[in-house]
Amino acid sequence: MADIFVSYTSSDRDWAFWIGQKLDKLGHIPHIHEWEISAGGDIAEWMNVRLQKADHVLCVVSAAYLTKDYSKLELHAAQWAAAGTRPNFAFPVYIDDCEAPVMLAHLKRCDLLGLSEDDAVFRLEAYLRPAAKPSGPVPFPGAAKSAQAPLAPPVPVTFPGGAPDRGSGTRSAPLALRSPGVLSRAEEAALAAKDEFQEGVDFPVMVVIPAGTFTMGSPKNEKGRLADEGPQREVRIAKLFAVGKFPVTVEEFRAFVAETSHDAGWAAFGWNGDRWELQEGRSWRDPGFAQTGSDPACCLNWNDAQAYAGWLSTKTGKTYRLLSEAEWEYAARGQTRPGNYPRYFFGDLQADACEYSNGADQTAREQIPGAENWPVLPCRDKYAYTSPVGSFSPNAFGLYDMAGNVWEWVEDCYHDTYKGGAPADGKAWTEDKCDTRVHRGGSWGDDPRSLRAANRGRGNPESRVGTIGVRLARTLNL
Ligand SMILES: [Ca+2]
Repeated sequence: MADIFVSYTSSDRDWAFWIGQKLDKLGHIPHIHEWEISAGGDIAEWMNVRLQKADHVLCVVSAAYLTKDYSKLELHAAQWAAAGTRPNFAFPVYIDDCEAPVMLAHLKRCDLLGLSEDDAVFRLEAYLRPAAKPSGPVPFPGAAKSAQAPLAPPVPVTFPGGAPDRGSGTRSAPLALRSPGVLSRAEEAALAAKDEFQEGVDFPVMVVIPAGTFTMGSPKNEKGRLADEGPQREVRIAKLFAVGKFPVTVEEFRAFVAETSHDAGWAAFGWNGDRWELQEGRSWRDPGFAQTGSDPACCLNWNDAQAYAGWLSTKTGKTYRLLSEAEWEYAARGQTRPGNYPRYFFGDLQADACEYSNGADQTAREQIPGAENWPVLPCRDKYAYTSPVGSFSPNAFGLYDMAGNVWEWVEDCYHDTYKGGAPADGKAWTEDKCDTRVHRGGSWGDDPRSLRAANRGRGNPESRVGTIGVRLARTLNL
């Protein structure tokens, strides 16, 4: 049983009441403001109290809902209430075919559009099942029950979806995202480029990347180019594979640490207002700036990234791993044919960067102590430090944050040129022993040239830095 705050707009009241009634029948406690406070009551106070106490927020999402300012307020409040402490807090339930808003895009979704009432109940129940499992201590069942039992809805509520159109043969639209669960062999074999899947409630959402051939590295005349970005060569990615839609988030990493007690260290490099220095007490839990649970986990070293991938592989029986450096650049560019590409995945203009990435920008210069002299973008992305994943526009493959936010570790050892052995088939270039590993993509704290798709970062695999995190790949068996 869970306390579930239901967020909705008044024009979707029928849906909210119907969902509330089903939640009640499923043994949950729905909190619907029209059931609990009378006209003229203090809705802000009610919302504040309920959000603080709720186990989950269920958002009844529709095109109308997304136009309401107070919906955004409730979403923000939910996000802050959940920040870092309540994973799997929000459940978006879509009642029309509106696009997922940025704040909900990274969450698994439940679509009720076009379903019969029985199917809608079934889907809602399956979707909420994890919520039925208490995450905290379980109180003694003999304790007196709270007197605040929910009011029943004032009248019997009929299913607002109406009778499904059985004649059309298109009863329900395909889900954009399957319910979390390990893919069966048949489901995996049926995957196509751009499909998304998630193999566990707290696991990363993965996007299927098409096969193709691309030109890796930068041309010698690229503005901002560094010497280690060549020589350019063609790399063939022969098979579909899957890549994290976002970098691994704080919530996702927290689930891993909670289960494994993995030691991700207690010292990391941070900006002290004058220079980057190793700081005691810094880790993914506290990188030295505020983060929500949806921000990318940072201060992870290469070994932490490997441990997390290994854990996901064990949990699912599938192969989760770091991307190779070639796979990373292919995924970032979003190009499937060789050619001359723009320097950023979104084009050549630095001024466009703030629509697609969280880099060192005007916000950073204004808000980060000592950043007045940083080289920054000529635009404002509104984030000084990390941003919740998916806050910016995606690339052509449907991947978010492929430039900026945090650097992402890849598998490869660092070589200062692609001459002399860089694989042309997308495999990682490694040796038995290497002291320096590659990370890609630039970050909130980096020179704008670091956001270029060909740019390469490198570091000691033991180092933890407030600008470095990870994104994973999953090998597909097709
Ligand atoms: Ca920024």
